[in-house]
Amino acid sequence: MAAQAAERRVWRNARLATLAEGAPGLAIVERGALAAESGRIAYVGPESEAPAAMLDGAEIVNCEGRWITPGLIDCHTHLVHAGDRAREFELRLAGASYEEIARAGGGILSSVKALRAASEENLVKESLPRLDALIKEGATTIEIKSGYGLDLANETKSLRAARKLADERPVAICATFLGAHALPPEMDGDKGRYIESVADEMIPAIARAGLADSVDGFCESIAFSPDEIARVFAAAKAHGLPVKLHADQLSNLGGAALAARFGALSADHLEYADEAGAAAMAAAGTVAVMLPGAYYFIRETQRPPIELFRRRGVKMAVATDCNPGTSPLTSLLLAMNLAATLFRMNVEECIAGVTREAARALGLQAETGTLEPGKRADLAIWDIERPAELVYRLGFNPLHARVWRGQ
Ligand code: DI6
Ligand code: FE
Repeated sequence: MAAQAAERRVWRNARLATLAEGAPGLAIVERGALAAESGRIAYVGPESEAPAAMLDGAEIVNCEGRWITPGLIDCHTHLVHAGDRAREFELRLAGASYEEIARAGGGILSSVKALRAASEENLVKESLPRLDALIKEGATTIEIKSGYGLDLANETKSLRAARKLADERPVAICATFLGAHALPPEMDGDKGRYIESVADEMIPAIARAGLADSVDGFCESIAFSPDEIARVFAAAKAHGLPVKLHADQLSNLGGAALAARFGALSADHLEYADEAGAAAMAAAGTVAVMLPGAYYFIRETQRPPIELFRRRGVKMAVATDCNPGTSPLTSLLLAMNLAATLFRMNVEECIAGVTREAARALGLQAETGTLEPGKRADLAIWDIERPAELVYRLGFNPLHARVWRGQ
């Protein structure tokens, strides 16, 4: 029966970068085959060793020697937002200061204003082109944060829009509540009162509605202090939600160690992280998420301590940080190139960073991020001769096909 045949698919004559957990490098299989059944990987390995029964009645795809990697994962985005900040970009190029930009209606609060004015339906519509750009490069799982609503109604609107994107496209979406992103204007500078509403009102309501998979915060002098973030994290934990943190991006407030203390899935940015922070992250298994798009766009000069993370055995992911203010980036391929050229991450680290380690940063390592039996059959098939090409080129997309849950 045709329907049954479609249930099982085999990709043969492929070169596989499996990224298998615990294996060295990209865990490559030359002359490989991969079988999917009911959306999960049933076999992955040398074609010559594939069980004959696997081919029986399956739909066979000849990959003609192309490379297959796990579907890409963007583990840090703010891609649900309204409007853009191109005008602010122009002003900055003309030499405007932060204050002048804020006075001209720019900055993060202009994105808050735009999001509050947008309907949920329009938010979805505006966000789809950004989502499609990621999908076109083989992304199969994408994390999306709120954080431009900054009150319960608008934060839930953002999270619902993020969830709805998964109905519009064949992609898995992880939604993250980032209420502690910025202080909304109506709070008149009262951070304590706002943090109280994030912890005592928003987190319980959002957890009850099942609208978020995790809780994030922005720990920085221009945002929230470690004590304020700790309050938010305690509430998240009390409601069974894992946490992650924008940490040590512009200065060192001990964000990496704070995240680790709460067993965070990830600490992100980390340009100013230090030895103590890296040690705490290693002990807690907190992933370091590298965001070279923001580093590049704001012309940061302090590089995150990659060598320190390597030495301490901290796992590193790479993501776009897609947001209108500091990283208007919708390409994981370019994010990898930036991580390599600006941060000196190697090819294997970059590719693992947008697959296996990105899955770990989302707590999804049992489900996706590698080509291993039992995991979701989320694949990217590439027209390349060697994996380094995925990192090496700028602005070229060699994706041949994307497979989501075996389809
Ligand atoms: N870190 C950043 O760089 C952005 N948010 C964050 O937590 C800035 C977001 C924006 O300017 O819209
Ligand atoms: Fe961010």
